[in-house]
Amino acid sequence: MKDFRLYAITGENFHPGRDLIEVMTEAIAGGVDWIQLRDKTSAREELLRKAKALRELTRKHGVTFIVNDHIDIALEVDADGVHLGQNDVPLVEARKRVGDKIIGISTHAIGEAILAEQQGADYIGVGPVFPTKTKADVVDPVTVSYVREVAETIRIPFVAIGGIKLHNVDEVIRAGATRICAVSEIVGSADVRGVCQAFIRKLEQGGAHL
Ligand code: TZP
Ligand code: MG
Repeated sequence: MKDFRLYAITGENFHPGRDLIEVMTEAIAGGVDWIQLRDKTSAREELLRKAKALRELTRKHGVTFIVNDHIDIALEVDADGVHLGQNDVPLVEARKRVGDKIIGISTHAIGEAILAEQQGADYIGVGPVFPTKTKADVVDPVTVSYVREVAETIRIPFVAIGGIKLHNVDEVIRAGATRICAVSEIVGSADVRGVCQAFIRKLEQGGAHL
């Protein structure tokens, strides 16, 4: 698994009229090193079309490609991995299906993080750190204190997510995060590349080097 600092998740509601691949091309130019396809509304055929296009783009640029929820689509397009929530397929089941592909799990409490590590997750999501409207079924913010707790407890890579913006990312980095994930702040920006470059600068200032 290639390590990362900046992980962008798709969110097409945030860029009406702009093409997904165009936006993600800009994100890659700005320094994004992982991309996740997260799409809760498209039918399977449409999802597969987007997954294929993103696989092609990410492969061309050496960027890791993860599919949210859909193990079958991840396998069909040969994505690098899948991202699961606490209520999706159990990790042990997912592992049987994806073999050595990357498996990431969202966590909201230290017990979930420890379990994910014990069960062989490759990375965990830690969030939502701040309030966010991007995720419909979102739990209460875990706050930066959970980021700090994970940084002190968990050995596998973790990525902070949820309401992370350029104006609050320093606080997350100070809590121990070296990997950041964002949806709206990246794909909703008029300057996707510039936002990504600014995130990378802040991560580097915080000591996150690959
Ligand atoms: N998981 C936890 S918070 C979140 C997801 C997918 C949404 C993050 O979106 P944003 O726009 O960066 O707050
Ligand atoms: Mg899910």
